[in-house]
Amino acid sequence: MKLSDARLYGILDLGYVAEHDALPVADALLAGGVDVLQLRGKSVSKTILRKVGHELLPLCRAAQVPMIINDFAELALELDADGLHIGQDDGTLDDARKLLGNGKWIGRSTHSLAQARIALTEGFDYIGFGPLFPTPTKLGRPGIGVDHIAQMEVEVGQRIPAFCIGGVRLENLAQVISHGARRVVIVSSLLTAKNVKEATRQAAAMLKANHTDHPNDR
Ligand code: 3NM
Repeated sequence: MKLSDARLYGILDLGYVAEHDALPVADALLAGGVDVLQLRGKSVSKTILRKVGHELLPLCRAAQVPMIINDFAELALELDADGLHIGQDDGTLDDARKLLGNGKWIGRSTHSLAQARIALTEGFDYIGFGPLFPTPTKLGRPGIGVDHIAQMEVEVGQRIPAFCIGGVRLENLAQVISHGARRVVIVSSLLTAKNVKEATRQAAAMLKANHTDHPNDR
């Protein structure tokens, strides 16, 4: 999968999913049609994260879905994962690139149009843009709203994939798309759904129905 083809980015967040449920839930996300899957575990031990990472990798490979590791470059390296996602305070692109080498996707969280522009200039492979709405998954951040999505897409999202994130749910996905989002990350709305696979399928279908290519997409 080319990164520019990705529309729905899922996160297996171990804050929502117990270790023993991690693989069944990952299976459901993959079967439902996530195009990218990130492993995130802010509040679990490194040991658990490593263990789940090793188990998740073959599932992602079988589904031909790239697997991204949140925060921990060493784990991404150890697993030979497809990429690494880092926040604003989690180091530089150069350091991550040196460790992981070319050919891995390195993404940055951005929380404003200005930060999105900077991430593009710095050479990140993709960005997250949000949180659009306040979210329990990332507490303490105000929502940046939907008004800047269209401009961000023009300036940044047509050059590198830009995934809108933060409080995106099945219930507001149409609104987010109508403001110009082409790619989203959805975490809690999928992970807490009664039927994870079906919720994922619905979100993926809505994003694909909206499929718009831009000439500069790569
Ligand atoms: N990063 P949910 S918002 C992990 O804005 C994360 O950088 C964000 O989870 C950012 O879909 C966020 O449950 C949480 O709101 C996304």
